[in-house]
Amino acid sequence: MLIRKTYGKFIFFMLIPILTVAQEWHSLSSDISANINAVDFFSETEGFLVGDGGLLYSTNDGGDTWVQQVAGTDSNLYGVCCINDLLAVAVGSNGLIIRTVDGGNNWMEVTLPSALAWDLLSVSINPGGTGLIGGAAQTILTTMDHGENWNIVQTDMMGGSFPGAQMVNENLGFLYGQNSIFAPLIARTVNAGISWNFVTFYLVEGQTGYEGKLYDGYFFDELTGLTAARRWDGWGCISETDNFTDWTTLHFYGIPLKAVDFLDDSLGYIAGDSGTIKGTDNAGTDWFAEDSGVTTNLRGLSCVGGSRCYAVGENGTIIRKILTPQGILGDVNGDSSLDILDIVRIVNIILLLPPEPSAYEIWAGDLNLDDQINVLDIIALLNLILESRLERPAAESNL
Ligand SMILES: [Ca+2]
Ligand SMILES: [Ca+2]
Repeated sequence: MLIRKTYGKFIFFMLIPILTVAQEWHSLSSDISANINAVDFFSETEGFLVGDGGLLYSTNDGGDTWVQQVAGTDSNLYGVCCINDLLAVAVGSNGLIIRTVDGGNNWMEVTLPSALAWDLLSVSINPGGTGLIGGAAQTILTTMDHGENWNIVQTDMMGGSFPGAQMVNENLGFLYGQNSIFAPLIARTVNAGISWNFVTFYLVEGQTGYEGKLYDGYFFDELTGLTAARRWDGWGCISETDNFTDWTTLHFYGIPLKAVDFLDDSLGYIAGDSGTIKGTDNAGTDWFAEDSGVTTNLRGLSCVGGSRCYAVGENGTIIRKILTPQGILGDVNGDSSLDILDIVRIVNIILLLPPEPSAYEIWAGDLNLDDQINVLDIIALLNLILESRLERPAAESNL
């Protein structure tokens, strides 16, 4: 019995390096050499990125290939938001807003009610059509119609800016930035931009409150969220709140943090300068270092579909992480047991019968880990089912 248990543990540890390797960040190749400022995906495979000099690219294969779009501008683009498979909006220098209604084949400039000279830095639009743009001089724009028309809420403030925007749902939205006296500033709307609450705070470490700028943030609901910042002395930090008003700054790093996104209510990432990526699996309470594989400054991050994150940055940097789904290998239908239903689903996937398999199904169905689903996986699953029927000890049946 002792020998059997030891053997089981040995195999368990053997598997760890394989899973770790599958969860690394990997550089994606493209012909882009300019600085990339933002990225947004609306499905696991389809997304856009924007950057300096009118840089605008799309992908429909999860970032393996990037295709240049005709942005119709040489101005810097700082933010992009994919609303669905047809609609996307990008924002940039001197009040520039461009929009596509055909999945990126054509981009048209959007005319504002009155001309803006300030740079627009961030955009987030809900699938329902409500959205926000944040810009220099604390500019706030809102839309109710998927970005076709924009209302100027405020602009021309003395200094400050909103480099980060987030629509949490159709009504709840946030802008992240800095106020006129160099302190972190957050704007919140709970009614799709009709009215706004503002909160400002200092980045307190020990007895010292530092000025600084929020580059991005992520709220889970009206009250609970966190921000990624650059302190005035160049340090980066993460601040958290559970009531919107009171903020605690707990995590300090030697580099500025520029972008944050979450895959779900617990798993998220923050990207920053010098290729820095931090990850959390408990909604931001603890952060661990990730190996991004790059040293360039990262500026944008997009997590999508529960299993993929993309980060972009200076000099054409694009990196991707594909996470191994949580679950039981072979449990394709996700009901926590291995049986004939899982075999039926694998057969359907092999026969290309609809619906198209999800990322989880593709992971759970590839039992022999060779990146394809075929009859070998059915044999492996049959063996697993037979083994479990023989009531072997748990350590061995997991093999
Ligand atoms: Ca099952
Ligand atoms: Ca396989």
